Amino acid sequence: MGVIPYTITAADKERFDQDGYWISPKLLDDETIEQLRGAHERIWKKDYDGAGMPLHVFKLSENPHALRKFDNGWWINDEVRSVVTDPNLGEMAAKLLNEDEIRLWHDQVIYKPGTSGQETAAGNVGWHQDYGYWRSSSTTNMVTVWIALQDTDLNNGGMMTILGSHKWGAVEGSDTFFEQDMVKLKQRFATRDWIEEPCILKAGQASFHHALTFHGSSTNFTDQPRLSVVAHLMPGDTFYKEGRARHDNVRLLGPRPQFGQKFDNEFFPLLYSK
Ligand SMILES: O=C(O)CCC(=O)C(=O)O
Repeated sequence: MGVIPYTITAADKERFDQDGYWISPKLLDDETIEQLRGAHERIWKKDYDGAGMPLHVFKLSENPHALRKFDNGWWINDEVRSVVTDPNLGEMAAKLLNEDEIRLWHDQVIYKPGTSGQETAAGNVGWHQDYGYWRSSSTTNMVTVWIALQDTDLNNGGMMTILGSHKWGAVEGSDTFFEQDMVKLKQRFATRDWIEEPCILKAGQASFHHALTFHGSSTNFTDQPRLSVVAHLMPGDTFYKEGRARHDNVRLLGPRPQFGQKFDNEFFPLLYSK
C-alpha cells in the first residue's frame, strides 16, 4: 500500500509550469488500486474506520447518475489516508510547486456513476478553479493530485483541463464545481485562448493540476462508475488569509482563528519536508 516513488524531471516541471498540469507515471500498483476501490465501496456503505465522523458527504441529487463526493476521506478510511498523506506524493508536489514543505489541505473521494450511454449532465463537474474555493488560503501555489482507479478518458467522464489557464490569476466567480452547464460556463470563462486538454490516465496514474487551472468533466457514458481519490496539497507555511473567504478548513483552526494563523495543526498533516 502506498505511492510508488518518482523523481520529477526538469521536463515534467516545465510541462507543469507551462500548461498548469502534468500527468504522472503509474503511482499505484495493482494491489493498492484494488484496495482503494474496496475503500470506495466501504465509504459509500458508511463502513468507516475509527470512531470519527465524516465532515460531509455530497450527493448532488437523488438522480442515480449524480456525482458523489466525500471530503476528508482520510478521517474515516485507512487506505485513503495512507495514499493522500504519502511522503512520495508530497515530494512530487514540492518539486512541481518549488516548495520545501507540503501539507494536506484536504482530500476528496469521487464517484461518477456510469450512464450506459444515456445523455445527462447529472455527473458533470462544471469548469472551475480550485482556488475559487480556497481564497482563505494565503497562496495560490497549491496543487490537486487526481488519482485514477481505472483507465480514464472522456468516454468515462474523465477530467479536462484548460491549457495554461493557471496564468490567468484568480478569476472572479470561478467556484463553479457544482454548476453543470458546461456550455454556459465556457461562455463565461473563455475570454482568452480556451484549449481543452483531456486528462487520459491509466489506472494508478495521477494528474497534478495547479490550483488556478480551470478544469471540469462531463458524462461517464460507460456502464461502470468512474472512481478516483484526490489529494489537495499546499505549501507547509500556508496561512489563513485576511478577507474571511468561507472554507470549512478555517473551522479546523479552532473557535477563534486569527488571520495569519498557519494551517499546520493535525488536521493538515505534513507529507514532506526537504
Ligand atoms: O472528478 C472530477 O471530474 C473533477 C474533480 C475536481 O474538480 C478536482 O479534483 O479538483
